[in-house]
Amino acid sequence: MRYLTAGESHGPQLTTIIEGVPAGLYIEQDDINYELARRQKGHGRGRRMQIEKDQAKVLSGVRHGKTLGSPITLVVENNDWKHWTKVMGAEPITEEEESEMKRQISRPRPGHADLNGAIKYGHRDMRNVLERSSARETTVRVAAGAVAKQILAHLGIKVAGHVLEIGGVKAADTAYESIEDLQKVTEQSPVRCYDSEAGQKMMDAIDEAKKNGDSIGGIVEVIVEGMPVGVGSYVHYDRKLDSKLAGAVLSINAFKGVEFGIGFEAASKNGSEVHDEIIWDEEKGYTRKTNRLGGLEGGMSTGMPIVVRGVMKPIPTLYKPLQSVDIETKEPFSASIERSDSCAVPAASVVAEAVVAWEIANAVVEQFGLDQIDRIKENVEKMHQLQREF
Ligand code: EPS
Repeated sequence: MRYLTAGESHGPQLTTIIEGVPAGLYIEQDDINYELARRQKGHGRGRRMQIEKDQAKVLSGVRHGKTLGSPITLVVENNDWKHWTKVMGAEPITEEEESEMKRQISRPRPGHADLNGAIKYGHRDMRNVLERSSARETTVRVAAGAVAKQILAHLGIKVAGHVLEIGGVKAADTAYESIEDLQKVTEQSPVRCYDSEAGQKMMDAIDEAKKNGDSIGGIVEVIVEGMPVGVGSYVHYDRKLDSKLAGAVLSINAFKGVEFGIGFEAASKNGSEVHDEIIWDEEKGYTRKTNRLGGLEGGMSTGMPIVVRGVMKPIPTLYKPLQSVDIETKEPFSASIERSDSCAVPAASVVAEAVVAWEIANAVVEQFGLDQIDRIKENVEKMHQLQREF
């Protein structure tokens, strides 16, 4: 499967075309809209989220609620577009009209794509960069992820994202009973955190950052349960499931690092404290006593839950000024920015869930794929059986 996204943050709409989704999969617009609404929530979001009410329109590839196997087109309209029709319109305008609007951006924000993107593409108006580099694009990645989640749900694979840390406040209690328990509790939390005490402290930290005109980042985690063994491969670098997942997580705006299981902690431990001992019983087949490697060995799923974490830096659009250089005058300046989120980590946990779901669904469809969802399901079930009987 593959998908492309298109659309600018303040343009008319965001679009994704998803190709390769197996036929016969039940998809409801409401399921996609549920995921879009989850992404819009979260303590620390700015005023833009009050303007938008993201809804996906399904424009192709689905008939009478079921996928046809043909490309699926999903569109999410930007409500804010009505304020930007002149600034963001596709039709040509004169230089006078452009300078009258006074919307050109010549002052790059440190930490954003503005300056490098402007130099690379030759844009003197950096709006041409920021409109596409904006995290608004993650809307349709979540829509594509919602389709992937439907595939996985059909195959008995569950995916849940949550927040582990914001602005240095760490969740202490992460001992959830089941993935459903994790989902239920985090869905009620304004910061999508299982530990409600830490969640309150995270909100306080967000409020404090906002008051100071600053922003804060954090760590999100995604868990995948119900994986068949051997998804991905050790035989070639570009077939390794962990490398695909790492790339997907790092492709989320503002993400700077990724780890699996105990992750970077492995550097200070002995091998005997890192590797998971193998056990077998009739009911579950081969499992591991622990899951320090986060469900992945040799670039393949082990059948244990996949545990992947990503770190998001604080959003670089700040009310608090940082020094930069005006590209027209080359003069230094320190200007404040009008509108931004002070923390988007809770929303990013929904995006992380979506991109992880996409990579897993893609790998599963590639490995067990026969163009029809029910035939894929049969093959996945055979693999579960094999891992018990092997
Ligand atoms: C973003 C800047 C803000 C955020 C936006 C991401 O938008 P605006 O420039 O319109 O105030 O609200 O996030 C979204 C619009 C969204 O849907 O998540 C940025 O520069 O990345």
